Amino acid sequence: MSIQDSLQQKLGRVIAEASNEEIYSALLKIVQEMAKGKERPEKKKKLYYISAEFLIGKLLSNNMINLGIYNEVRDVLAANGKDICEIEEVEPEPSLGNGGLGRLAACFLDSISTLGLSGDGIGLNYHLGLFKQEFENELQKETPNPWIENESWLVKTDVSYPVSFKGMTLNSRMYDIEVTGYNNMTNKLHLFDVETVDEDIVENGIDFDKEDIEKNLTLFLYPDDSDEKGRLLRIYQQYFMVSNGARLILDECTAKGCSLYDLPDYAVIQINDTHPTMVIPELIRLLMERGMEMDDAIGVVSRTCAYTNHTILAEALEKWPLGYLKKVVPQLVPIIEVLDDKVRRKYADESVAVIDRNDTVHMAHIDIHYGFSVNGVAALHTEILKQNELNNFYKIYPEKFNNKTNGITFRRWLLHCNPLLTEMLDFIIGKGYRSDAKQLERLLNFRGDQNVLSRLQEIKKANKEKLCEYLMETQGIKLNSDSIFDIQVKRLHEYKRQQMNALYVIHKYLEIKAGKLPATPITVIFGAKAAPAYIIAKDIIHLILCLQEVINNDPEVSPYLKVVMVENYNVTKAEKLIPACDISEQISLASKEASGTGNMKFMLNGAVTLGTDDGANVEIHELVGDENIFVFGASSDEVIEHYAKADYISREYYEKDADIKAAVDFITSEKVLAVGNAENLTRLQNELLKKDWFMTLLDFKAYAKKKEEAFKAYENKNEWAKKMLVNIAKAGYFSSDRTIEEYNRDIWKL
Ligand code: B1N
Repeated sequence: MSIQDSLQQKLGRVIAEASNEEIYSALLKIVQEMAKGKERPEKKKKLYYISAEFLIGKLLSNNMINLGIYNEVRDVLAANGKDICEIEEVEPEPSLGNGGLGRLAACFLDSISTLGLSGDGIGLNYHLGLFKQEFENELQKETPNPWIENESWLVKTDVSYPVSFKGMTLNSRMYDIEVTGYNNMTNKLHLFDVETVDEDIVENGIDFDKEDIEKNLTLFLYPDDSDEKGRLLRIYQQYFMVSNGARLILDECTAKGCSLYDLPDYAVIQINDTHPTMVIPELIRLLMERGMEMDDAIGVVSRTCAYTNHTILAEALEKWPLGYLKKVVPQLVPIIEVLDDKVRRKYADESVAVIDRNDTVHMAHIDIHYGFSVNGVAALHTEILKQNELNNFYKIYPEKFNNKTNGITFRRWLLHCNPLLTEMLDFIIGKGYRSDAKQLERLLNFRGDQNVLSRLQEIKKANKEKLCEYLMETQGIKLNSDSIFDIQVKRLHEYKRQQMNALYVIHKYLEIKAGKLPATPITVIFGAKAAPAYIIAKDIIHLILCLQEVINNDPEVSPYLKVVMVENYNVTKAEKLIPACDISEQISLASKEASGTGNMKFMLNGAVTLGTDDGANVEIHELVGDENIFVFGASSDEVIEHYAKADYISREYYEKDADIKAAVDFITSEKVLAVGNAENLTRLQNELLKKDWFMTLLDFKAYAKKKEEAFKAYENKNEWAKKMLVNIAKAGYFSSDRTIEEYNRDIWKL
């Protein structure tokens, strides 16, 4: 049946008369039926990617692209007076992740299916995704972010397990989302839930009773863990996820004839950061329950589990007081004690213990001792793990350590979000790059082709215009599509240094005020959510919103400089912002950003990176060469040395440099205080002057200088278009297809 006919059949009337909502739900059903027909036959060995986050984003258009029906649907709709973009707007975004780590898991699922590998995701069915961000009085306000509707991508299964906590047993329910590969078969994302969750306990923004586990277990993605109740809830969530996952894995494997002693031949479990680490002791417990000796169980599990590390920030490396585990999952405590004991008998080094002298359990240490692989997410990150953070482990197990540089799915981050660029690429280099990303390099042959260079500029301009319209509609902000779009979108964190970009904005404002005008107007765009309990991050948002107010309303300055903080930055907004970007801000303090994946998305869409030699920026730099990237700032070695010597004093930089002083002083100037709060602004200023843990002032001058260079380079339109072209052409390496092929080759061996 044609798309037109099946749509009409589902709608029960002609398309032109149906509402966008009706069309959305008809398409959802059509896609689900098509996906179901593509389920893979069971293979002996299967990957289980277990993760507390899968930031999948909207699914309709991506599924249609992967099923090969997107263009037909778009055209049928258009012929009936309907705009596919408006249908897309109807779908709520499942924001089941915080940022890069969750989005990576979603890109990986796409690539696993696209490559035809047998691999499912295991996670939690949060009813409310990452909070919705609203701006009120130049401050972030958090509200609930529901995404599950009567008709959704979730398919209820008959899989259910009783999961026991201290003094309580909860019955789970598994829901599945089909993951459709590009021109290939489907795998599943299994999301576990409890039926007793009650959304009505949420009040007053995103507050709720953290102790009512039956009602709150899967209510929120990562509830605020700034207090003990929140941290205990997080342990409840983690154990619920892994206990369900472990049982599903054992059931599926035994159904295929696995004896459990040969589990590693049937299953490989990729542990996405330490959030699912309890799967290790839980599997050991379940195997023992099924009659296996403990030592055998430990051996089997250790050959089945592999661990990915995503950060070296100390505060993000999970450590749980043993007392917390005793309160929530006492059944795991004796097992974890044995795991610790075995390590202590073998290694005298206290720093590799599982349970330290303060009775704190180091989750990553369990993964490293009792998994067969440890990987970092970019070359520099893995080197830092080996040589610094995890050096004591590297000395014990050099063979376990390996690097897997992150990647992104080109289906979402090129074909879907940038149809104009996709069309041009299809036309000049053929469609092969869609599943063999390396073919993007063919574009290099067109470096001297004036038509291609002009077309790239036209596409960028068209994407900027579209973004302008969208920001006008959604936030009432008027932007100039002929200005330079300089964009920094990512979670708000001091190490990512949005505050450095804000200081630059101040610096530029002061220059313009003094009569030094930029050759081309500049639009600085931010998008970022701050964790609800992260005070300084919220102060940084406050500063940016105040600058937006001051600068955009200053008629002397706003023709040359505008600032926009996009509200509620999420995957959907990323898809609109990234194709419109000229300068991609990747300015983390060197050594702190494990990889970054936004950097790859921008590059693929023809933005030029302004960044530090950090995370995957290092690899971008190597690929595109010095001519096609703007790199500045202290190196990771220098930064690590500053920390080791504790010799960085921010005030010295403030005192010896007039530009730095003027920018920092401006934070609490009359102009800013007229629109903002003294408390927030003073606190932020003091943080920069008295602490500045992420060395903003250290790199500020180098940053400002490099940024001027980038703006100057932009003036030569043709040379800039060449930089765009090289960035696109070299982005093939960052396809998550490449990343997944490496995981499979080195770790999963499916
Ligand atoms: O993981 C991404 C990387 O590209 C980023 O550089 C890295 O910052 C990010 C605790 C995290 N690391 N750690 C987290 C997320 C949630 C949480 O509760 C830590 N996210 C990253 C993909 O590798």
